[in-house]
Amino acid sequence: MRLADDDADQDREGGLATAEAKPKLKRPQLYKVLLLNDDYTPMEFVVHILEVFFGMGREKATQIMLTVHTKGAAVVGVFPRDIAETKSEQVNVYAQENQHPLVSTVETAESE
Ligand code: TYC
Repeated sequence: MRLADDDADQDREGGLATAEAKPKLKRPQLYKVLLLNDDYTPMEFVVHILEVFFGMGREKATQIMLTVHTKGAAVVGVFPRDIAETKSEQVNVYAQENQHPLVSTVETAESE
């Protein structure tokens, strides 16, 4: 057996061409977590959400909160699906627990 010659496989398998193994690690499809504006949730609460659930510092959290406030929505993070959905749900549950109408949603993001 010619161990060093992979092309010889074809000859020993009755002419059946064996396919190259696909790379095992595919990059996961990414999803955007968005925060939506509303008229009632206190700005300080939104900043707190961005600090706690998205690991932002106070300055970045304040800047993103103001973007949502002025533009209506903003992407606050991009993650694999399970993580994006979990974070969005955590935000919505936490906002409800605190009687604020704040809503977060998930959208697919383009992967490269
Ligand atoms: N618009 C809110 C206010 O004026 C603040 C706010 C910002 C609410 C971002 C939600 O996702 C939000 N108090």
